[in-house]
Amino acid sequence: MTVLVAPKALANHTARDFKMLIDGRWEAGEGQPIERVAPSHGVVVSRYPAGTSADAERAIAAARRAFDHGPWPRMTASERSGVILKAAQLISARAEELAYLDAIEAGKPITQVRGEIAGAVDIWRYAAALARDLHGESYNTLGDSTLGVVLREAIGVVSIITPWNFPFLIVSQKLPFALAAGCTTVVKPSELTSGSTLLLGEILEEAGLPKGAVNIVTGTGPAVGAVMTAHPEVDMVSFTGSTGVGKLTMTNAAQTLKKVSLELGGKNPQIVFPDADLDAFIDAAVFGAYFNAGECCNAGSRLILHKSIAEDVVRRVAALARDVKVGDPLDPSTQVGAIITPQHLDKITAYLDGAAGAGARIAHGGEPLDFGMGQFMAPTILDGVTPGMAVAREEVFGPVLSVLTFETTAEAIEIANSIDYGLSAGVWSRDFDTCLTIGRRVRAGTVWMNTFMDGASELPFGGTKQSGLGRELGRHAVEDYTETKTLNMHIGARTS
Ligand code: TXE
Repeated sequence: MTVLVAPKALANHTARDFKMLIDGRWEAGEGQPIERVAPSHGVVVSRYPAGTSADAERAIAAARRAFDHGPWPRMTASERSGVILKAAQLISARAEELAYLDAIEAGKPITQVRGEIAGAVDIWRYAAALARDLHGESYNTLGDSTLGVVLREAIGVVSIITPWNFPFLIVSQKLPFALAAGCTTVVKPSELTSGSTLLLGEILEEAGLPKGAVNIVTGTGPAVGAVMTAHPEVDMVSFTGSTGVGKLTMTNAAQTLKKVSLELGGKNPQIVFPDADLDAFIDAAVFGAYFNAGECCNAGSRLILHKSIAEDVVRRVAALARDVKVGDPLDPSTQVGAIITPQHLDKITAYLDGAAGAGARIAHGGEPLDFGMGQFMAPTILDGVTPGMAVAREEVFGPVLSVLTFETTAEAIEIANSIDYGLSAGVWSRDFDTCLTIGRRVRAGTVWMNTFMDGASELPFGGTKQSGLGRELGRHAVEDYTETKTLNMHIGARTS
C-alpha cells in the first residue's frame, strides 16, 4: 500500500520554447529542438535547442574572449560580489517560476523544489560573500632582499556540466563560485531538464553579468559535453553526473591537463546501533531513501542494521513508508514524484528482479505505480540483502532501500567500505565513541551522526573513491576555481 496522489491533467498547457545563450545572444539552434516530456504527465512541456559541437566551440570561444579581454575577471571583487548578490535577489524573486520548471521537467515534488531554490539563493549569497574574501599570501620573511607574494588568480574558462536530478541546485553549487573567482564559463544542463538553467541565464543578464561570461549550451553529452571536456581553450571542468561519464570527462580533460572537479554517484550506508534513537532514525531512513524518489547521489540507500534490531526496524520503516505520498509533483502534499524517464524505471525494476533472484525479499513496495500517465515507482524496501548483491553495491537511483545486517562494529565498517563509492554515510548511536569511530573509519566525504542529509552552504560536499574528486561549497569553494601564482621579488641593492 502507498498513498497515491494522482496527477491532475495540465490544464491549458502549452510547451515552453527555450533558447540557448552564446556570447550574449539568445539562439534557437539549428535542426529539431529537444522535446522534454514531463515524467509525471507524459506530455511535452519544454523544448530546448539541440546544441551542436560547433555551438559548443563558439560558446567556448566567447568565454575565452570574455576571460582574456572582457571586464568580468578585471572587476574588483566588490563589483563581482554585487552582481552575484543581485542574481541571488532575482532568483528569489523568480523562485516560483524556477520551482515549477524543475518540478514539471524532472518530476520532483513542488514543495521539495521550493526548498531547493531557497537553498540555492543562500548559496549565491554565500558565494557573493566569499568573492570579497579571496586573497593570497605574502612572505617578508625570506631574507632582507626577497619578498614573496602568492596570488590567487581565476583559473580561466570553466566548463560546467550538470545532471537532471537537482537541475537548479547543482548549477548553483558550481557557477556562483566560478564567477566569484572571476572565471568565465560554458554551462551545459542535462538535456532532460534545461529550463531552470536557461532561466538563470536571463537572471544573470539582468543582474549585470557582462556578455560571454556565462554561456549556456543545451544539447546532449556526446554533441556538446564531449567538446566542453576536451577543448584546449577550457581550463577546468566541473562535472556532476554518472561515474562512467565522470571517468570519460577525466580522460578527455587529461589530453590538455585541465583541472577536474567531479561529483559522481553514491551508495550511502546508514549504520544503526541498538542504542540509537530509533524514532528519529526511522524518519531519517524513510526520508533518506525516498527523498527525490531516490534519484539522489546522497540517498541513504543502504541500511546496515545491528542484527538485534533489524526485524523491528524493517517493520517500522515499512510502516512509515506506507504513508509516503507518491504522485503528482505539482500537488504540494506529494513527497515522492515521478521517475525521470521510462528507461530509468526499467533500470530500477531490473535491479529489483536481480535482487529477488539473488535471494532478497521485498518487505514493501516493489512495483511501478500506474496513474495512466507518466512513470512512478512505489517506495521499496529490500530485506535480506547481502554485501555481494548488485543492489548493495551499485547506484539504483530510485526509491529502493536495501537492508543489510552486522554483528560487530568492525563488520559494519567493513560492509560500509566494501564498495567502490564513498560519498556520504550516516551513523546512529547514543554513544559518542561509537559515532566518532564510525565517523573516522568510514570512507566518505560526509558522515552524518544521528541525522541524515542535512547540508549548509558553509559545509564542503563531495566524495571519496569513485564518488568523485574535489569538494563543492564551503569556504574553499571559490579557491577551487583559482590557480596559485608566485611572485618572487628582489628588493634593494644587489650584493655580489
Ligand atoms: O547521467 P550522465 P545519466 C547516475 C545515476 C543515474 C546514472 C545515469 O546512477 O542512474 O548516473 O544518469 C552529460 N561528455 N547519476 O545517464 O549521462 C549529460 O548530458 C560530457 C548520478 O543521466 O552522466 C548530463 O548533462 N558530458 C548523478 C550529465 O553529463 C556528458 C546525477 C550527466 O549525465 C557525456 C545523475 C559525455 N560523453 C546521474 N554524456 C549524481 N551524482 O547525482 C553525458 N553527458
